[in-house]
Amino acid sequence: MISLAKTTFLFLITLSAFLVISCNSSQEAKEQTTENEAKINFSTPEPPQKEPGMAWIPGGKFTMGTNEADAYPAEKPAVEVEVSAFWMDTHEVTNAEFAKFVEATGYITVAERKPDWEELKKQVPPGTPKPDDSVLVPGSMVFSPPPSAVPTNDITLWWKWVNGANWRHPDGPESSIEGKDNHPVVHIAFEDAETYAKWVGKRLPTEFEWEFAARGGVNGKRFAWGDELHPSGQYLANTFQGVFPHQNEGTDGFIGSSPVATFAPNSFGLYDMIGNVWELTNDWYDFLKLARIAGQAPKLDAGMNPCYNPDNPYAMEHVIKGGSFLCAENYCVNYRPSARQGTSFDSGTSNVGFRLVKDPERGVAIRSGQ
Ligand SMILES: [Ca+2]
Ligand SMILES: [Ca+2]
Repeated sequence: MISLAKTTFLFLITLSAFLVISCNSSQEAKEQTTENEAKINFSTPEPPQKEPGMAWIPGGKFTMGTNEADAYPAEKPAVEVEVSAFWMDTHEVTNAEFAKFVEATGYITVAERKPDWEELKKQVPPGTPKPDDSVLVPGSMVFSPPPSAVPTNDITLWWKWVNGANWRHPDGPESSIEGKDNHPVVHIAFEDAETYAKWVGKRLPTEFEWEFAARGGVNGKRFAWGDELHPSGQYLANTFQGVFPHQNEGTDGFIGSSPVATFAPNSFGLYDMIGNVWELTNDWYDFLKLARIAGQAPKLDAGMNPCYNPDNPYAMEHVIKGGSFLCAENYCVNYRPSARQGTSFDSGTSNVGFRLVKDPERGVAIRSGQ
């Protein structure tokens, strides 16, 4: 699928490029149990010294990805992966937390800076003309739902490049985060998340770590909490009810982001691993990553570009996980631990945020198998 990228939208404005995406699914949620369903054997007990605001993720071998017939190709096949133990933020980084960082450092996010043509042109086909300077202004991508039903194969019908949109003004220059201190910060590019992480002494998770944590200690479940999207009619994550993109019914209580930790945590004590906002990981997005691990795709040699997305071949993307408040049953269906997408490294959107992890003190973490 074509992911959201600054270049995509800036060039749409000037070049009238036409995009079709394949992230369109009307598959019915399958009520099935997948492979290797079993409790995961954890590798490392929790240290006595706690980390405030973080949960202990005990590490171990687990089944990453899925073999479910209706899953997207990038989630397949299911493979066994091992992660070491780590600490993880119990919730997505909030506006209040990010504001403290900006206040202390004066940091200016990527969305607040004028786009640099010298960098942008590396992510578009060679020979692409420079957009007009009137287009190259600070901004970001904002979900802008159409008033009525539209075909779901063209993301430009609901994603708009908005000048002046950034973390302080998530829906555009007239909007604000007033009253949203406890909502996840959005319009965060990879550089923003990484700089914040260094400031707080943490790091972004790998996608393996993120999925291990989201699964909550059990292999082979379709959702983070089991095999049903709404067990006993309960809403366990902030997703999209209704018909995407125009009919957002908000039956779960929210049509946009929700305050972090509104919905129940998983068994590790982590909130909103599914839904609310997508979460950045440290890994480059390789469409074939799981297939490569399984030996079903060419291996990447040393020095080869680790980023491969056939639908966005010039962009360098990072993996995002967990889906967002825009994931609906008729579109995307990415509110599952195995779901993975790429997002351009120099772009944020109104539904992507992040949370961080931290390695245990030396001598406490023991890699499984050692
Ligand atoms: Ca919702
Ligand atoms: Ca999330």
